[in-house]
Amino acid sequence: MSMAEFSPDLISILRAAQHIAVLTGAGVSAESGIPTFRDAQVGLWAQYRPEDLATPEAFLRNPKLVWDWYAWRRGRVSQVQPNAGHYALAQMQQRVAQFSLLTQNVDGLHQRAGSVGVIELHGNITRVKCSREGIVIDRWEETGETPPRCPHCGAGLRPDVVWFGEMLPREALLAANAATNTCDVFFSIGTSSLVEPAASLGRVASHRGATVVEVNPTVTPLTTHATFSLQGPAGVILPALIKAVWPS
Ligand code: BJW
Repeated sequence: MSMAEFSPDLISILRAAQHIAVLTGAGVSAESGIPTFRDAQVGLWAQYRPEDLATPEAFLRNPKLVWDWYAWRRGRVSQVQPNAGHYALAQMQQRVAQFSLLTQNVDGLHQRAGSVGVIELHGNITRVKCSREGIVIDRWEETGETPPRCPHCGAGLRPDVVWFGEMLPREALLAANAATNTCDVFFSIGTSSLVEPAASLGRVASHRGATVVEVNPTVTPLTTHATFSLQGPAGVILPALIKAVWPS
């Protein structure tokens, strides 16, 4: 992708931007080898839909199954590296006065690429919390039970992520709303824009007159609200865009 393929209007808007807010989804990690949420699962997990495992009901019904799925995914995350899209966003942060990175991803790859102050809307797969008290647990005794037990109250441990039907972390949601309501440019990158409340952020930014830029190989419900739709993989588009906007 070359500079000539980006609209000159987009380039000048980004050069003048004072506050850029970016929302990312699973697509930004796809080129690192992490399947997106709505990709078909493979191997042991091929018979399950992620939507049926990422729920409090699934954990109540079969805590071992859900724990094992997250343990398997945690293993994958530890084996992959951030890609060119993650690094481009870390670079973008260096170029603008104010930058807010809101992610629905639980894989920590933005932080590993050097992004700071990342707002995690759906938690982080590397952390574990008590399923009863909700407190983050760093150490527990391995007794052979799956899931392991909370050292304080004996309830089962679970990943510190946000499942369907659960509230997003209050501070993260407040920060995401504040960024959406004050940015002059809003990027929506690698998300299907289907899961609320994150899906609404791009529309809110658009209604208040921010420039909305979507980066995704396919169309989504946000595409018609976007000022610029850049269709392609984030790991290709974002580095090229950074080079076009801030060449030195
Ligand atoms: C590329 C690419 C490349 C591929 N480059 N792009 C209002 C109306 C209706 C329902 C609701 C509503 N408000 C709330 C709800 C209920 C529910 C919801 O939204 N349901 C919808 C499905 C309808 N929301 C909730 O329950 C939320 N809680 C909440 O709102 O509490 C209050 C409340 C509850 C109930 C009712 C009302 C209010 C919580 C949502 C939690 C989501 N959790 C998960 C799991 C996290 C842990 C885990 O990872 O296991 O988060 S679900 C899953 O979806 C995960 C993701 O973060 C999230 C978003 O998915 P994402 O990132 O968009 O991934 P994909 O796979 O969908 O899309 C990938 C995209 O990448 C595609 O577009 C590709 O084209 C693209 N792509 N390669 C760029 N190289």
